[in-house]
Amino acid sequence: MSTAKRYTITAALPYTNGPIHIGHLAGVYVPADIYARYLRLTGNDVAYICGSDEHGAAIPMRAKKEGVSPQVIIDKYHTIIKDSFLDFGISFDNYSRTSASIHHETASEFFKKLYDDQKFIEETTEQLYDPEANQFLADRFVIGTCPKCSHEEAYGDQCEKCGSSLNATDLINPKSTISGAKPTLKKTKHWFLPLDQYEDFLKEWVLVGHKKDWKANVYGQIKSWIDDGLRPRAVTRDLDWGIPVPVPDAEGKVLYVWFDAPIGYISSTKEWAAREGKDWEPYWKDENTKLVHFIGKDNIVFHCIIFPSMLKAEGSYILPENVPANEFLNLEGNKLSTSKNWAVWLHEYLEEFPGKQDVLRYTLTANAPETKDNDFTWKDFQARNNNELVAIFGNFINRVIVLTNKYYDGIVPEAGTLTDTDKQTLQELKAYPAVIASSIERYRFREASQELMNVARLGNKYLADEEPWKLIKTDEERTKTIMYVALQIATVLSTLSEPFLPFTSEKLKTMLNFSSLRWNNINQQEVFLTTGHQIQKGTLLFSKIDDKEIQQQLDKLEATKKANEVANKIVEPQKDIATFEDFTKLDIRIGTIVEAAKMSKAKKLLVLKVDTGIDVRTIVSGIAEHFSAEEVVGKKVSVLVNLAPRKLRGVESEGMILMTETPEGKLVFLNPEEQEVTPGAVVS
Ligand code: B3M
Ligand code: ZN
Repeated sequence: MSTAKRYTITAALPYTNGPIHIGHLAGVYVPADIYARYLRLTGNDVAYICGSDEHGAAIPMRAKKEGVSPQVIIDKYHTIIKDSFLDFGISFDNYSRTSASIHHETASEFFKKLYDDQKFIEETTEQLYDPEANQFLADRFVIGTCPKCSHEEAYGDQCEKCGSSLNATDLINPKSTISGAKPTLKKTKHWFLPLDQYEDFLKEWVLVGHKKDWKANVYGQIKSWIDDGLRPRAVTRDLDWGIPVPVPDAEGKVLYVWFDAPIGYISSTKEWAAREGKDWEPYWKDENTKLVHFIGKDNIVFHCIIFPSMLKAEGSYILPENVPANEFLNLEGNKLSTSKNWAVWLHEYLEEFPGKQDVLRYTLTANAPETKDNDFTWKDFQARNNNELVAIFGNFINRVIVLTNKYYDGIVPEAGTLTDTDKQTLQELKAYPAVIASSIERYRFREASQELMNVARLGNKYLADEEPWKLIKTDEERTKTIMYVALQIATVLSTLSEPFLPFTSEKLKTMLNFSSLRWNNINQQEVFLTTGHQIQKGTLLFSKIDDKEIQQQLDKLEATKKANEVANKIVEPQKDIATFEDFTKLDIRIGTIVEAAKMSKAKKLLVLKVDTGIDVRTIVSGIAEHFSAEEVVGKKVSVLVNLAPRKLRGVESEGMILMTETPEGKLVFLNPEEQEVTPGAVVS
């Protein structure tokens, strides 16, 4: 376990263009909160810092959509976000916002310092310009094809598919997201941070220095960017929403949102320190401070390449000790999406499941997307609650509290001679603080949460094996010892659960009428709750969640799906006219898939044998990511049979299976519902 240290823990500043959902929570705020709470409990000096990210293109775009000013948007979402974090028990030491004057000052000074020290390249280049909206296009204002992975909806700053960081002019076939217009090029002056000059520093610092201790997903991404070669990156924008560029000849220009946002961590720390009467500087400038950034995987480049280069250029700041970025959480099999309303919104959850903050905290931790993307399902949420929190944790505590009150009027009984089982149980118990600490310190919060549940399991098993409720009739003295041991487990659990289940921990401490256990001392202490101590009456820590409540949530998602389908009826534009002759050239038949196999070394391709009625032929189809070979055999499908044969990976394909797509992007066959239709039937 660590000795006392100073920690600056940051959690990504949420954009105020929408509320917080479970993806944000699982990826960033819950793990960061566990970490911060644990460090405070173990006696460290912690500043857990966050705030709203209120600049950038997302805000004015949302404002436009809702027909209000950007200020209305940021005020609305800043309030919703801040309040919901508070209700959810996220224990920020400070939650600021980047529209605050302290932030404008801090970010401007930072820019000014780099400018004065000649750390920027000032350059006039041709940038994308929307001739209809009379506006330069960068970042979210422009989409196009990613030059790296060919994803067709990459943004001007980043491709969300492959994670590459981009410049708007890198996009192939760019399109304005404001007007849909094809951008022209127009000259404009900007300031660039020459990232290429920081390559050696970054290599030394991350690739050599943190090879062992950073998560593989984070390290891998950084390495691939550096291997690709870094280029100068513009840190200013032609926009009217943001922090004005604080140097001469910069009319109409603001700081790039990703330049100002991470400085928001610093301004939020300053705001906190001023309020608390502390000095902010050691939290950012003392080499002994451990700076840790909690973020989602789409923010890695900004926190591991750009911001560290900015800090390095400034010269007086420390660098992050670790950036434990998480992967993404999906919801019921589909990607979370603010714009598609595909989410479990925190403020709605808090209303719909009052008093159940810890259930969501626990579910998101136990199933956190730490090393790969994960799926949140309401069924899993229910199971975690009913089978773990209620049946294990809650059950154990309930038995201890109820029996102690029933047998001893709530007074901790005296222990007789401890049996080997008692001793062993207490020994095991005392090992847990170090086990859980080690998982947390290695950012393995899932593992840590399971170890916590194991403490409750230990207690449950002990009671189930010893059966004090039976023994009370025959051996009162032994029963006292058993209850004494069980009370020790409950007491330790009240402290160890605090980082994960803060509301539960609080309730448990109230029931035990005791709160002064120190995490670090547990393994050295013999007794936690002493004989004669009076505990309180119990209340249930958790209650079952029934199928009806889960069904309501599933129905809500179903309704969202339906609404999206309607909204997405804006379909692709009609193609050029086909003459009747053109049409009759196409020979579309009903076929049956009679065999299917995966094409080796091709992720997307299935090799099908299709009975077209005319013959049984080979068709190679790009559906392998949507269907397994087994499930398509026997399916009736529509086939374009006279498409000129072509070779795919060396296999000749003689036709095409007709498909369509659901709004969620799932492929479906165009298949005749009429079961009497036989292969060879003509579609006309
Ligand atoms: N506002 C959050 C996001 O990408 C972004 C983080 C800023 S952290 C300095 O969703
Ligand atoms: Zn890409």
